[in-house]
Amino acid sequence: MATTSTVKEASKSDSPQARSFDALVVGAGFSGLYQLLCLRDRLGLSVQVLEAGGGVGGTWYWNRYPGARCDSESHSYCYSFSDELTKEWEWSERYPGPPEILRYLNYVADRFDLKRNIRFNTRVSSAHYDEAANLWRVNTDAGEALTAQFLITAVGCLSSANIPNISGIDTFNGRWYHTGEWPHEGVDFSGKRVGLIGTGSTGIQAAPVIAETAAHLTVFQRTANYSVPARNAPLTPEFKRYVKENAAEIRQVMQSTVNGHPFTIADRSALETPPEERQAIYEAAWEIGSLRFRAAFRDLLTDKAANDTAADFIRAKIREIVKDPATAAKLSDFDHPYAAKRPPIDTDYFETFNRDNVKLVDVRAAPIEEITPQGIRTRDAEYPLDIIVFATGFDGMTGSLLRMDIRGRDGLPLTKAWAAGPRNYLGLQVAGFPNLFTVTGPGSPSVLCNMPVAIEQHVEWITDCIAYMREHGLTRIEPKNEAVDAWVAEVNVAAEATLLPLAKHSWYLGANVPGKPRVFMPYAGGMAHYRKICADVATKDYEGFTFSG
Ligand code: NA7
Repeated sequence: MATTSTVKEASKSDSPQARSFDALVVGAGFSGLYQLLCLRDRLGLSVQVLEAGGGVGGTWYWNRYPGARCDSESHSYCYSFSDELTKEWEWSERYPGPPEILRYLNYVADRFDLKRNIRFNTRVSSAHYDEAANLWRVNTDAGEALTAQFLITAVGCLSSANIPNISGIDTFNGRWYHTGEWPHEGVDFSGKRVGLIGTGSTGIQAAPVIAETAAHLTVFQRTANYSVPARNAPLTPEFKRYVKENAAEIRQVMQSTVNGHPFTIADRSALETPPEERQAIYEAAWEIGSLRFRAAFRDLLTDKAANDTAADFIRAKIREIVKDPATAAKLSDFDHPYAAKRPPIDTDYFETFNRDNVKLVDVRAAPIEEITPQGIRTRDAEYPLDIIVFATGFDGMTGSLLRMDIRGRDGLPLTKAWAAGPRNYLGLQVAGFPNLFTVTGPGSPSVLCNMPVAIEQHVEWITDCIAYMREHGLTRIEPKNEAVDAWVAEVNVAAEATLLPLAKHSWYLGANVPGKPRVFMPYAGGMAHYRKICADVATKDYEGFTFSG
């Protein structure tokens, strides 16, 4: 942690009754917890966290659907700011599921005594900037009014469920659920005919687990998706020891790579590697599983011909695994390059289609027309169902921010400022919205990166920035318009240098939400490069920002 400020006692408005704070933080997931810790314990600010959920966890508090599991490896999906914490915590499996992640985040919250400054079951209904007072006035759905100099959104990138507007949903006689708002008590599929809409990371994780207990599962696929085996397994004692003994080195790798994962991308070209050797490399990567598959060659995300070699390999694997050739053909009828959408990793996804109780329905060929009282009707047929599961993703990156009624100077709504897509500087600050910081906002690497790595960098940068302001007697920070223009251009240039924009239906582009502007939202220039840009800006006295006070 680069913050130079000393640890101070929390100030008097630390008490739960206080209504006025130095900083309000929205969200108590990975971002909000760490932001609270940094501002309260390192800078001595009075901080209140407002959290809609009944506990800590953010996305993991809500996403408890069957098969839910993080696709970052557990030893990298955690904080790295505290050596003691790293020593104390031990993960049990290669990829953590929601219960273990929630245990971890509760452990962190308790260990650093964070919960006393978090108000749970509290949703922000509006946040308006009052220029004369230089304060954010925040209202909650419980009717509370709070103020703070700084407003920090830690709302995650995938928190607002995208439930498609399919006519007839209200007439359905069965039950329906969105995976991102899963009932905490679980859903019993036994003896039920289940329809699963969506084959993103979520649908691909959920299908095999639902199929195990449901009487029948129909998977409604609009876009065929690549997937590579996750190869989840309990961690061995040797690996646990390796993680403890090499924590600093692992952290260094994560901070120096493009995606913040604990492995580097191989420095070899798929196209320049002879076919037999390339095939052997892919086979080995398939056996290892995980997002490491994407790191097998350096040009997979920049050269379409190189990417085709990975696509062909995965297509062949699907045809090898799935016994029915027609189903295999539908599952591998890709319309985008491999990893141009977030690449899922799975446990027996393709194998699931060999079960007698599972059917794949291609809703690109025959779209869903309506939900009837009995089930789902596509152009070609009606599928009787007892339960519909929407694994239809999120209004990603901007959804939670735009649903919060944030208004900046002169009452400018964020929805208006971003009507043509998100515009900000470094993904951190929006012109016209002074003292508002967006942790892992659009325009930052966020979802293209192992999230805790992106989160720690943002939280520490924001903390350092506020410390700088305090040290220099500055009360207001805001980006310059020309810095915003330049950064928006930079985000576009970075995306265009990759194959990512070729996935036309991707939520990275906002294409999954009708009416949402098509703008490539995450910064694709790599986490390590982005970290350097942010550090340079800070070193140059926050170049591109204006201060007052
Ligand atoms: P995604 O990746 O957005 O996937 C949503 C899926 O739902 C995808 O297959 C969509 O098809 C499908 N979808 C969405 N709307 C419809 C309608 N109306 N009809 C049929 N199918 C539909 O969300 P996930 O929850 O799987 O994953 C989100 C992220 O969480 C993931 O990237 C990881 O970072 C973790 P489409 O492809 O749009 O044709």
